[in-house]
Amino acid sequence: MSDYTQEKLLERINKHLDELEKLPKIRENTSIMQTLQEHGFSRRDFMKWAGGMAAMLSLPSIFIPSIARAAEMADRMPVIWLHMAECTGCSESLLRTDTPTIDSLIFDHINLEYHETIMAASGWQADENLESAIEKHKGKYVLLVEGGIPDGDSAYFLTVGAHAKTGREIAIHASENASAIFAIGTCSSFGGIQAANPNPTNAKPLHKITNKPVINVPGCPPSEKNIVGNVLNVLLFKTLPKLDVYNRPKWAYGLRIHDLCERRGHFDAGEFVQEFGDEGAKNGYCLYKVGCKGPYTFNNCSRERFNSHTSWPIQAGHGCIGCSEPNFWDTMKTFEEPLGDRLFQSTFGGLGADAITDKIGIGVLALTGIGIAAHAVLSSAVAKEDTQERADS
Ligand code: FSX
Ligand code: SF4
Ligand code: F3S
Repeated sequence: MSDYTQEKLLERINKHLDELEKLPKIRENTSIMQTLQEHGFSRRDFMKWAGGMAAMLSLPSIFIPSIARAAEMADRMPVIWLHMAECTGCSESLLRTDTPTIDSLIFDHINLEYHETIMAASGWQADENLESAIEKHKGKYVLLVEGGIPDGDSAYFLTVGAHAKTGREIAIHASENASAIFAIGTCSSFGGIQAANPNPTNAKPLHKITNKPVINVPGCPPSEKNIVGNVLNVLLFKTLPKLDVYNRPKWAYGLRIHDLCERRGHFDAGEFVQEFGDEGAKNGYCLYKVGCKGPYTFNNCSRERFNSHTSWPIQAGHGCIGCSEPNFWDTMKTFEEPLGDRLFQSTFGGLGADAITDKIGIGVLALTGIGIAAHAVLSSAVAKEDTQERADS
């Protein structure tokens, strides 16, 4: 980014934040800094967090003060969060932490007008709250939707609230006047487990239900970083981020899990876990042969991890199951076996190939898949020979 572009961008962000500052705060007597301090975080921790966010959003460090300012003003941005057919894991990913993280506290700080898991209202009152939030913040609220949405004759498999409206009706209605729409989680982005074969409820992703633009934030569940990062992105830029072919923000889903995996050195050296619990597993070897789908999965888990950077699936000892890819329940199975040459048979839709923006053709990625499988076989053979030679000498 040239200095000129940086300055122009900063100017635009600050102008937008100045406008936001004029809007009323939802809670007069508190601030994000106060909340953070009550939970033991210092200003320094907060600025460190803002620095991490800048790096995650690929912004240079001069943007850090604006990121902190945007987070401080998150309580001016109305947010409506809807639940469709799902397990609530996406919300839990953000909210269910033993010790609140800065991300979860910032999420608490936003002007969350409606969220079925954490709001006090129920029944008629809840329906009314949703309606009045949509009406009051027309054109200004950010809509986050979690879950797949039963469609057509099956729409009645999901009804919500005292008026028993279908999830489909509610999602369409709430999308009409939203300023930005995010599909949170793989279910809302691509259909997820509900839409897995044979999809008995005819569940669809949000973008097939509404005709408004939808930004997909997949993962089953997505990390708290990717959820908060997207909210922050709207606060900062007020425009859509750069997206890949599946409408996923490129700052989060631009690289494969395999590209930055901590076990990658073992993959390249042909050192594989052959079965769970073996010596290779104890040594932290690559999990490809026990089914890791990291080479076919676009997400930032290997860089950002979960729970304030504590851990992530591969660090915990299980391969990636490809949970942020379309149709992964069908295309990435069997989870504990490598895909190998099955890539050529029926899984093109599930590869997550960013054919246009990354200039990688799906065919090339499929070949990469074969290359990966072949590498796993050949490099282990070489590693075995090496070991044999060492043993013989
Ligand atoms: Fe669950 Fe969200 Fe998976 Fe789906 O997550 S964690 S089934 S993506 O919609 O609640
Ligand atoms: Fe990591 Fe999986 Fe790639 Fe192995 S195959 S290096 S465990 S992402
Ligand atoms: Fe999902 Fe793989 Fe990350 S399973 S959580 S995309 S490591």
